[in-house]
Amino acid sequence: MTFGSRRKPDSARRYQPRLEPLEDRALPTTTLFLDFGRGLGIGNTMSTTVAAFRDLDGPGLGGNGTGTDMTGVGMSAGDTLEFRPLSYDFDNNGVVNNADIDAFAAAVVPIVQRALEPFDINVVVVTTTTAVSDAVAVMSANDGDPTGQFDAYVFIYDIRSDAYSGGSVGDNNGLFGIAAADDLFRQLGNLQDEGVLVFSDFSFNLVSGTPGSAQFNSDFAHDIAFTITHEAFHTFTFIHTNGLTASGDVISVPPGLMVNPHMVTRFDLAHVNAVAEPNNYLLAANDPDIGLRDANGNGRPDLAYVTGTGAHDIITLTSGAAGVVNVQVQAFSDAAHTALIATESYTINLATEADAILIDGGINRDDIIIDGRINRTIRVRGGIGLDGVTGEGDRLHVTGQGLGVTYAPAAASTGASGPSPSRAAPPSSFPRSRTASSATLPVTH
Ligand SMILES: [Ca+2]
Ligand SMILES: [Ca+2]
Ligand SMILES: [Ca+2]
Ligand SMILES: [Ca+2]
Repeated sequence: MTFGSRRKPDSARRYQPRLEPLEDRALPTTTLFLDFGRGLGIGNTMSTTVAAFRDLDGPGLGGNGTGTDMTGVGMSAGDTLEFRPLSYDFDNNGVVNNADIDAFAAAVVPIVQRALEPFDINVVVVTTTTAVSDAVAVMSANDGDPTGQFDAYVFIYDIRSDAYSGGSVGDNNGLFGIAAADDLFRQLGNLQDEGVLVFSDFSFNLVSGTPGSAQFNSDFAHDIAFTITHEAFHTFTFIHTNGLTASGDVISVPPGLMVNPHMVTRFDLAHVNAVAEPNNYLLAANDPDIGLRDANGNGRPDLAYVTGTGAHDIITLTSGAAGVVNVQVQAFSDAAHTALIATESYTINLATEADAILIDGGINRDDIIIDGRINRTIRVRGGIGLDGVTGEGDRLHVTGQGLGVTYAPAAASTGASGPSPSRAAPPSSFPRSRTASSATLPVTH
């Protein structure tokens, strides 16, 4: 570790009111601000220190900092953090420029939005930031809004430090990303704006294949999208989940790159630390600052959300009395659906809870059985396994009113195997970082 040129914490600038274009816009909800470095531009750098970033928007309600505390992974308060947009020819045209930042963002954003679709969380790409402290004004623009005001500002950068002689912070710590932890540690709800670091160079270096190819960019974008949502959800208080049923869950820790879509699981999951609400969907839906999206303002959520788990599920929707849908989710450890792990049931009142219904089967082999008498538009997504198998054998069955239709969207297979139920605990006593240390996770290169 070297201790060369240091920059003083920019505390003097931190609390200055700034006039940003975003302040003129209504942002009537909890927002994920995604900063890929477009305001800064390719080839440029913005700097802060570990101490200054920890208190990005002040020390936090619990004093744990409103930005990531990198001293928690062994850095020193005075170490520099040098942010630069990832220098990668994402659009593969032979030139690395700002269009590559835009192409990178355009690939990542839909994956994040897909996972957050049921929730009242906006995803906004920030293109104005030229200093780390600019994030404060961006996050403050919606302060006081009763429909959601506490945001996550995600820095997606190649971050270097004098602590590593100018080397990569992500690579030197084996980190995909790491979140501010004040709301996480307090476990009282999403009560303040917080900052997040996503180390784009670390994920980039793990992706195999040909840079610029569609597969490479897909794998890279999916891992970055997962890390963004994962770390942001830590700032919304979410604690790591584990076990087979948590495979593909937003707050689980995959064994390496996450190259497939993820979801906010509506099923009680095992958590690394004790939690009051083990159902991640309900935790987000019931948080007063987050809640469910009602874009058309008709007083009921746009989507009633049903998910399977990361295991092999049978998801059954039947039409009950008075417009109530009965949902049963059975999670099995095997693709043949013989070894039951757990069952959950709930109802959806169509009159008050659903403009439409969205079903995510999630990872592994799912049978989704829908009663054709349910009078709502229903969208079904089977899900893709962690190992990249696209045809994992999901099947859709439509029943009722004489119907008996089964739809298999891909060739039958035994389904992808999820991670083993027992997974190594994260290195810190209370999880907030997505790590890939050689001791716990297979880092191939
Ligand atoms: Ca390019
Ligand atoms: Ca805010
Ligand atoms: Ca928060
Ligand atoms: Ca599936």
